[in-house]
Amino acid sequence: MANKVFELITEEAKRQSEGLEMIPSENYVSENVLKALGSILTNKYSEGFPGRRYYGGNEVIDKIENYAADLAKKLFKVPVVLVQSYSGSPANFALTMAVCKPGETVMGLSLSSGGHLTHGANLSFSSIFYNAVNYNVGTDWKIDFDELERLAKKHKPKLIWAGTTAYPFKLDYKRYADIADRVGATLVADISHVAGLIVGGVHSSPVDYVDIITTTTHKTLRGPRGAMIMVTEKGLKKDAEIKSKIEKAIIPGLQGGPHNNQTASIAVALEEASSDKFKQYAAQVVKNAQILAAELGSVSETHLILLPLVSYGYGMGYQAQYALEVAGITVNKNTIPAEPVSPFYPSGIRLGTPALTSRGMKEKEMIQIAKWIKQALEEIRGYDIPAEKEKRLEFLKEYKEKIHSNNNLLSIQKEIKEFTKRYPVPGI
Ligand code: DSN
Repeated sequence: MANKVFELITEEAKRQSEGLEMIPSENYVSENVLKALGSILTNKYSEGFPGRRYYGGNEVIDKIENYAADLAKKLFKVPVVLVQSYSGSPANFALTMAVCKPGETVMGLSLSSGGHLTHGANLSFSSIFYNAVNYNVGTDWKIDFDELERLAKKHKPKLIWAGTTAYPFKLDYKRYADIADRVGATLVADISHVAGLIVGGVHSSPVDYVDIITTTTHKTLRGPRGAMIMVTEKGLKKDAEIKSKIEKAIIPGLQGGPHNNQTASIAVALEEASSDKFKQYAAQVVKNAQILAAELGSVSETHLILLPLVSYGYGMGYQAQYALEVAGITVNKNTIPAEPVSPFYPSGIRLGTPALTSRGMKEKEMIQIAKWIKQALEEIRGYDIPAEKEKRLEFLKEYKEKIHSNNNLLSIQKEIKEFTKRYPVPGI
């Protein structure tokens, strides 16, 4: 560990173990997942698919890719799995290319309602190359299926996304299917956030209702960064050619050689997710989120909490994220439904329990963590974001200078450093 990069990795390892990682899309992978990811498999080019590669020397790589896909087929109960997408956004791009021609209509949950960029948000490929229509959550923060149905009937989308990134409730895939089937749309579940909860049996599976499933592998599933695209029996019945359309969209459509080290690492994570121990982990993630949410005066049915901060002031998401970071708690600022300020200075934070649970933390620890969060949030009162946009950058610069040395936050940080010593981080 002599050079600059390894020094920085050591510095980041310290940050990851001395603080509380509460970004709900993050997790800690096992040593074996890390080992496969850092293996010599990165040396090999393998454009194409098992048995159909462009370059020679892929006999072992074929076995690895088939093994990963077979594990996922068994775990998610689907007949087709493709594991080459580099990450979630390229997987969603490839899938959209496979299902839609440019200009056709895609429908997804709006970003401010907790959707994803690739499901039809402004500035994303999904609205640049396709006609994007967004549905929203209602005043109860739950998906407004009446609006979704109305929009689907009006716009006749080719593809409907059922997926979220900042949504604390379980998804009703049957309700989606009823609407998609009625308008003849291909229904795709993006389960990136809840994949681990699905295989752990604490979130319903979309497999009987949707045509296609996409997922990242690094969130609740606890694998390396990567993604998978899966076709269900229903999807195969709808389009027998869908597998080859998706393959063509991945390569030559979008990507070059697959990251074989990543594929092997995904296989290791899928092996781990097949165990009873993983089921216990997934159940604990949800229990932890529910108790944490209750302590913070919120609700969660999954691994994630969306906490509005309007009672603390105007546009407090950034200030909360920074104050919590000083205290040793990593979360992300997030818009809330019907966001009153802006995506850059939003009115909430998003937090979750997958990474804490990977360290062995349970209900008791969540109660303590909720106390620290509430104490830290007291420090942001009075620091409302200026209504005048041009004053915001300067305001935040001054805010950070003050909060950086706030004694109450620094004393929480000290307590958290002591506390986290009892919960080792896998792989560190
Ligand atoms: N960045 C991911 C998340 O945090 O949910 C979505 O792509």
